[in-house]
Amino acid sequence: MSEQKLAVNEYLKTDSDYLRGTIQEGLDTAVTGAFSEGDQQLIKFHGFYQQDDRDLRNERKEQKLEPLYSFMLRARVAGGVCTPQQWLAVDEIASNLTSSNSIRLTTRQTFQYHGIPKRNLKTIIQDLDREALDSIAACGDVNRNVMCNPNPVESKLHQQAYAYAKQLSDNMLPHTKAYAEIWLDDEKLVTTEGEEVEPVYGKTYLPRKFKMAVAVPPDNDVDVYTNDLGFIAVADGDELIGFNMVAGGGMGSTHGEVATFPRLADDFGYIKAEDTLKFAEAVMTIQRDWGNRENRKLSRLKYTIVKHGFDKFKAEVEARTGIKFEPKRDVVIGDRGDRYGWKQGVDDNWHLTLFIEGGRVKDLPGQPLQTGLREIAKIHKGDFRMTSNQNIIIAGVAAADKEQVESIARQHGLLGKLITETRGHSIACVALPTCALAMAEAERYFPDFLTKVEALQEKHGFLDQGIVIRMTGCPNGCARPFAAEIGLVGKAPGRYNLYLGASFEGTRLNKLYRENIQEAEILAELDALFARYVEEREEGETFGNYTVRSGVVAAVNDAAKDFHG
Ligand code: SRM
Ligand code: SF4
Repeated sequence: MSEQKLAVNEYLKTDSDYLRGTIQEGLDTAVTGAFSEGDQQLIKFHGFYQQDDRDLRNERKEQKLEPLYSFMLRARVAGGVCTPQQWLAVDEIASNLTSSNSIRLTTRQTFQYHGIPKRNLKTIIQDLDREALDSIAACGDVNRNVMCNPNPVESKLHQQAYAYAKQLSDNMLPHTKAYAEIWLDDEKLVTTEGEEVEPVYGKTYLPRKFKMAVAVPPDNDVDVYTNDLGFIAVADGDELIGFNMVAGGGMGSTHGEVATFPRLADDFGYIKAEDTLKFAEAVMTIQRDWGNRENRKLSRLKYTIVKHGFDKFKAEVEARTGIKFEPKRDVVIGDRGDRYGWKQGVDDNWHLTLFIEGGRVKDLPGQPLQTGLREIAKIHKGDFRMTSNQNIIIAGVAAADKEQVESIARQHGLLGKLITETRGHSIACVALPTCALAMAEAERYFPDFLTKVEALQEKHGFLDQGIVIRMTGCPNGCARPFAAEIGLVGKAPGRYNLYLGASFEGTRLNKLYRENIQEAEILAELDALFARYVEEREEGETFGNYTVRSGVVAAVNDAAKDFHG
């Protein structure tokens, strides 16, 4: 039998001395703003990506200059919770050490910086470290930032769910000291032959990225079914007793390659809360052992489960944990949106959810958002919670401080604009100019596009109703577009594939409806569909459900067969 060739990244990992590679040498080299090709893969495990400004690419080429390299750094913040003091540090770094002068809240509840010159990377990591923040394993073939429902209103349940998210995050961290050595100047650790540096991951880490989320029903803001591994909290009163475990979700795919597809996770069953880490480790190590290491396009957990079959995979999880799944418990999977404005928690504290368009915290003309959050951080005594919809919650505000927080938010344009239900439920990925993989605009174009969709909703008399609309610049799916009632996925500049038919709650994928179309055609399609919808919808029927029931698109029940079929 001929042996399949491993993917290049597998050799890079094996030969990297546990993720050190030649990053230190690359850092010391001033002749280029870049790292070597191999190190460009390894730095991801340290939380950052090499990028160049795509708006300037051609101009630089004409001038025979190397691309304007800079770095995107992503922090790892389990459950998206940080203190006001940490926020002030995050803000100061954005202002002083990045050319984008902004903080980008991500779809996985953390923040990114764009436009970091190589020479500032170390300073930034050290500044973050002083505030107990880091970017270890924020990217790379490891377990990424663990999401958790950030709703502080039912504070006891949230606190318990958050504790599990934090534990999952901490337990699945790589053990290598490479990050501390290179960025924090820790003493170089001499690795002895045969030493078990990475007891769980081993030398080759995982075949691909791995993502986990903890949902607290009925909220599904973390889009739990789109994750490799998800835990849906089951509560007895306000006590968290266990989880319904789901596994095998993911969004990434490649246009035109039917072997690749987005997928929602399968329901495995109920597990007791105290067994959570055991189950997480079992799923992750099966993926480590069984995942595809030859073709990175087919290496996520979803493909492993499809390849081996659900029953075999489940039996292996039970064998590795020594515990059988119980039948899944009844829970309601509800809204994926955030609860904007002030909400009072069971502990009588107040929580203010602010809508941040495109997750971009920046001082804009007439809307100094970054300054506003900084001013709030200076007086706030609770915490900040980043949401998976790229928003932020000022959580734990005492009644006596509410007026002051609100006044700062209003003065800086963080409050006061009417956010429609649709806009409040919709997200776009970063895309151009920083994302190397973008085929079309997303973050920069989406707000104007939504205004046009809102006008159509108004025309058809249902602007008060939310539709989950998501846009990405390519089919990697960073804004989870295949789980949107209306998904727009970039194909080429100004051109998108239009997907329809996902459920409002994120429990069914959408399906391709029109390919490679421009704005005018997209809006014309939506205009016609909205007209049919208001005419033909059943009582309470959501737009996504309508498009499936009425046969506009077929339902995707088994992604491996139905998504392209
Ligand atoms: Fe993503 C790659 C941005 C969430 C699926 N993602 C990228 C890169 C790093 C491009 C690259 O590889 O060069 C993007 C950097 C753009 C930039 O300039 O900042 C990027 N992804 C993002 C963020 C910032 C989008 C946002 O607008 O917030 C999100 C950061 C999350 C975080 O904090 O960790 C982000 N990415 C996601 C999600 C959504 C999620 O996880 O809930 C997905 C779909 C779910 C999934 O993983 O299947 C996602 N990103 C991908 C993929 C496709 C993976 C695959 O299985 O095929 C890639 C490409 C890759 O890995 O090869 C990718
Ligand atoms: Fe970039 Fe594509 Fe992800 Fe958007 S979906 S950030 S374009 S990789």
